[in-house]
Amino acid sequence: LRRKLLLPPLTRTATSTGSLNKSTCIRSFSVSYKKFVEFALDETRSRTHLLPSPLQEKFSFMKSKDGKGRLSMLSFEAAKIRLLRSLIIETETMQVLDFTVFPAAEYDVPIFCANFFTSAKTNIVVLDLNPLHDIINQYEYKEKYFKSLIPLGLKYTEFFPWGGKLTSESIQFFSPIVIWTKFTSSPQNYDILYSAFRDYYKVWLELICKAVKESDESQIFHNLEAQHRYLTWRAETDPGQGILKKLIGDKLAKDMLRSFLFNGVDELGSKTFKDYFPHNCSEEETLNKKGNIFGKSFENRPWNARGEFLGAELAF
Ligand code: BLA
Repeated sequence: LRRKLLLPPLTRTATSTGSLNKSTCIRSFSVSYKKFVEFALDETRSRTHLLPSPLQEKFSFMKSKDGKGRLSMLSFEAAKIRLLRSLIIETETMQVLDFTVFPAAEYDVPIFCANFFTSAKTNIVVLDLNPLHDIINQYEYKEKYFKSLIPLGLKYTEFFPWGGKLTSESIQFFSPIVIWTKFTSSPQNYDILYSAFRDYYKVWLELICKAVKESDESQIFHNLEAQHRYLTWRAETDPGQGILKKLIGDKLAKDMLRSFLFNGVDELGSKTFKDYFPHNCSEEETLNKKGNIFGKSFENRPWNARGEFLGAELAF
């Protein structure tokens, strides 16, 4: 397995999941997502000039209400990048990485998305180049960005089986190479995840570096609206919001979601969640506790090895 992924042999000793680090009182897991973010920042800096985002001043570090958890935030922008931001949460019982990079509106490049939730026993992982435009019904957009990436997706789907049912609308925001998986905690699994993260980030950087600036105003508006729709989806349905509220309280959690994680949701457009996602909205006005109103579907990976969508037609 390691040879197939061209990973170096395991040399370091895995830290045990149960030990407590005295100085911080944070349980040491066999994974820390800091190196993932460091890799992405180094790699980005090797290709472009990163500027600190104005958000950095307000969002940098927070302790959880009980004083035992830490939330670390970073944010940058660059010529072709509207916002690159990361949130790492470390508590006694979990490690979370929420790392997303939003291209500037002049580019229709996918949104880089890494969402990893780790507890002692399990990991919930989404790693993807989230398509900005509909790839299920729009053949051209899919060809433009994903045709050449299908082999990369296949390389990892072998190791990371489909994570099971998800909020059915989420599938529109995922690409044919999405890694949506759940796995038990082990140093080997984290090594493969790190390898996948590096591969996916490198190909995303390649896409953004090669992307040509759009000058057509209507196309730029189309990109902007697609990004606003994406932000609206994520700010409203983020499965992490319950945890965030518990850690830092309702008010700060909402601010974190709308001003930091999904920055732009209140500025880039004026359409509401209901405008973008009218289906099934009639019965229930608000999201239920589990954060999904549309029910769950897609028990199995809905793309075949050629990257063709296998589900029923979706209205985008
Ligand atoms: C679960 N996170 C999930 C699930 C998905 C995602 C698909 C499965 C359950 C579901 O579909 O509701 C992630 N969904 C995404 C992403 C997109 C999407 C990335 O539509 C992009 C378009 N997750 C976080 C943070 C935390 C977190 C910050 O981003 C914690 C602070 C936790 N995610 C988390 C937890 C679950 C989860 C605890 C399981 C909870 C559940 O199934 O309801």
